[in-house]
Amino acid sequence: MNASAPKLVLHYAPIACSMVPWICLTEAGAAFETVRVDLKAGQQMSAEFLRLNPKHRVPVLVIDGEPLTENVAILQWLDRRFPQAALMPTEPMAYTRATSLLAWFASGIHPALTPNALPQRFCDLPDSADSVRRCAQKLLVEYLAIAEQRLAGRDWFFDARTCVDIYFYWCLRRMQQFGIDLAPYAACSAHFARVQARPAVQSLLAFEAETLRAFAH
Ligand SMILES: N[C@@H](CCC(=O)N[C@@H](CS)C(=O)NCC(=O)O)C(=O)O
Repeated sequence: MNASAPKLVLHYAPIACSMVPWICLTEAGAAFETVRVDLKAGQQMSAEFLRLNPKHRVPVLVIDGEPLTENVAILQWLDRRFPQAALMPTEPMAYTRATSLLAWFASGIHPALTPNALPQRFCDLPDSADSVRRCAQKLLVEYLAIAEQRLAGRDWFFDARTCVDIYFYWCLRRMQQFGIDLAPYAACSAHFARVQARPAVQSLLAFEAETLRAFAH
């Protein structure tokens, strides 16, 4: 790994899961540039973007010219590159359990969020969108109950805030945007408010609002 500061460029879309590395980069005090990808306009399918990520998804973190994809990998790279930010727990078993949670968010929760935004990607039968959304929300509510137990009586998933908290914040934010009420989940609601109060998240919200205003269409 380059010991001097690497040049970092985050390809992101407002609201999307690429906001997780945005927050973590900010928590780490890293210098980074951003490139907005307009998902609504289909920019992720452009030849230029597909060269960075043939899976046509944000986030992509370009590190000294080399693209890295997948939130779990990006977050773990950030943890290694910026150890002072303590984005992951250091104790080996806690590190492994944190990886387990990140993998669950990426491969369990996130795939149940996407059908709320893009039901047509999951079923092309006529008038099936509501049914696809209903099935996805059933899963999300089940996952919320699991997370609620895990967070009960705790401020963070581990002893201090980690990237696991940031990633889960994004999951909860998306759930609410899709109409899921967090009120019955006291620990999740409190966790959401706790993460949202962090300066890095407040910066994100301002950055996102500014981006959305600048690119309104
Ligand atoms: N497994 C990927 C998922 C990334 C993902 O699904 N990103 C969405 C935004 S939240 C995206 O770019 N969608 C564009 C598309 O599906 O074409 C990760 O965790 O980084």
